[in-house]
Amino acid sequence: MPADQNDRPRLLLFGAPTSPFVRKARVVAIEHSLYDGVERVACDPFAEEAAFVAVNPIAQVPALVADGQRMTGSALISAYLDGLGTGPRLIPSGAARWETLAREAVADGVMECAVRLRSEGKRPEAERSADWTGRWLRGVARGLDRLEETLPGDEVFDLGVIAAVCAGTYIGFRHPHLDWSAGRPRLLARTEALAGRESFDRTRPDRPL
Ligand SMILES: N[C@@H](CCC(=O)N[C@@H](CS)C(=O)NCC(=O)O)C(=O)O
Repeated sequence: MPADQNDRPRLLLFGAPTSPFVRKARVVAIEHSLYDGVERVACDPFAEEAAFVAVNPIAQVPALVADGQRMTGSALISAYLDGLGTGPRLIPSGAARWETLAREAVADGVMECAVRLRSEGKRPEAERSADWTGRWLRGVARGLDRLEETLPGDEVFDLGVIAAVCAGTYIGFRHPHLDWSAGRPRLLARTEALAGRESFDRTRPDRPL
């Protein structure tokens, strides 16, 4: 696939509008003013359509094709988009890099547990595992506590903060009974403060991809 007129690689994103992993990557693309140039394919990962599986053999969203290079996993895709963009870096260099990526990894883990809880909830009741459900619920709770403890001040806006907000808001969206923000005032305040920012507003789960 050729680069566009601005010499940017042609970007094709497979995603779902409600996915927190996809949202994280979309926020990065919007922050770098790349998103309007991204060709988007809304897809249900469980349908395992051929064109999608040809990009991500694991059949998970997000999946990105950048000038023919297939990329899978929201961490890789977000890092790629951050490197491509010309806006302020969302993954800093130096020691701060590891703090940012460590926060992203915890937030991704929270999303992972929350997405599994949702999938489990869709299975027939008799097939659901109380053991797995308990483990994922504990993962969500401990992960959110870690994000609350380690959230940086408002002067820091990086991929870790983006991921933390995507994780919390996804739980609010899919598992409202978990009351994700109870006892986590810093995470709640940051989420509320970012809600009106273009990148978060455009990627609300009720908006199209
Ligand atoms: N580690 C992956 C996880 C992505 C993921 O789990 N995406 C969900 C949607 S929120 C999905 O595609 N689920 C389908 C499946 O797991 O089969 C990432 O960071 O991108």
